Amino acid sequence: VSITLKHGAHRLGKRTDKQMQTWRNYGLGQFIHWGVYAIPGGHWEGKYYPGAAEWIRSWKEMPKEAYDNLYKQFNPEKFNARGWAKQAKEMGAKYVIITTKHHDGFCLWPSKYTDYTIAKSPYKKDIIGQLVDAYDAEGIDVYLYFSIIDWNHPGYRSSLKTEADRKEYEDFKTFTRNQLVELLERYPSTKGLWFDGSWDKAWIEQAEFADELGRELREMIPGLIIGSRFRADENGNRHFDTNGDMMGDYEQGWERKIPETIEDIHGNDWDCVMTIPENQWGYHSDWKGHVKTSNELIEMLVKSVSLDGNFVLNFGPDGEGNIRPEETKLAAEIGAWMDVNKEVVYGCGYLDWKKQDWGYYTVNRETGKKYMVVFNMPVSGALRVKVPDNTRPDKAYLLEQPESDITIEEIHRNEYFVHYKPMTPVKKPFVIVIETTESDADEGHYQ
Ligand code: H79
Repeated sequence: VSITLKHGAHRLGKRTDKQMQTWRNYGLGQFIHWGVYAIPGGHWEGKYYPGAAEWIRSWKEMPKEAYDNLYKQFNPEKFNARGWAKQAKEMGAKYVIITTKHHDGFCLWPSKYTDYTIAKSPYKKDIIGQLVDAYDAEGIDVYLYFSIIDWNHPGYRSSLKTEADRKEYEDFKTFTRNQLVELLERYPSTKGLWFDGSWDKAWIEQAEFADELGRELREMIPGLIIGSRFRADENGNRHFDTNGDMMGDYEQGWERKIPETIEDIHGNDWDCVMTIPENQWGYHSDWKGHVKTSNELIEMLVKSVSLDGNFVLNFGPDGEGNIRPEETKLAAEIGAWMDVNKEVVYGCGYLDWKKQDWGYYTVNRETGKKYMVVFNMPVSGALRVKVPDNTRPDKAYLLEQPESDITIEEIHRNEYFVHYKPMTPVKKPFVIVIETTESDADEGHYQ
């Protein structure tokens, strides 16, 4: 039974329009976290900050005043928007999400509603504008990240405890609305907004305001895409409303984690945003702990696509505007893999065949072409495939080598071995294309 909500989900099921189909078919995206936090890079006065670099202002070891004056030093002379966009293109990214303003409130565009912007830094020039132009020129769709948390605005509160708080927060709401309208007016090629920080108690209470604001923004750019991390319903439920229906165009709850099974995604569109180290978004000069390899990242990408999602890999450039060498190397390795295998990612999604231990299936949504992306090669050389009723796999070949002959052996009803013995040790995930014949008649030769 559903209850009537004024500010719950405004649509059940997936969006079917062209813009959303484009979003769904991206497969791979790039996230960019850049701001004045890139200057300290996770250190203050020689001390190492163990948290996420973009959070250093909240660290007791760093005076707020010191942080709030960093912008006076922000002069990233190495910044080359076209170089970043070219690298993203070579990696295979189809969209980019850029931090216009993180929780610290520093704006990478010259906002007319605050002085805490790039215009007041020694660098002066509009960074968002340069990035939008550069990525647009590479044919990579631009999405703007915007934090609802703003530690710099005098009216900002994380929760509203007094009447005075409420009054101040009204100013902050107006400011937030003005900045968002300003961004869409300045950068009309924007395809969507990626909101963050909307878990604040103060924001959760603004269901009506946020709903209205979302409507206004969507009117400015028809087809604008906004995920589920923007607004709460009137009962304070986030992502999913009181009836359990998702609010927004895709589920935005997969931060540094990936769903395990198709049941986890409840039939919704979704994206996974992922860091290269365990938890660093902005530039941290000293990555500690495990740093993901390109093989791990490619597996996350393929797993996301196999479960009908997009995978968005984060980059945190340094205070001078350089993309760090570790990120450049990973981007190149992912790009080299994508060069050969991109057709298993773009335009692909979930195939309703039982998941097997060797890797992931993906299927092209338009052509129905089916792929086995192999990450764990069985020592037997026999890759198990279980198919639905009335589906017979009758041909398999390597994507890289279409003339390769891979035999298929029927072992049970609806169950086959795809026999493949690689001649050289497998060092990269590889792809087998599998062709099937569907028939209505149940052949029934197994009792
Ligand atoms: O922008 C990235 C993160 O900075 C942001 N979302 C991604 C995309 C984010 N903000 N908050 N969180 C993620 C989760 C909150 C983590 C916290 Fe903490 C735990 C805040 C305080 C305790 C991490 C650890 C930051 C400070 C200590």
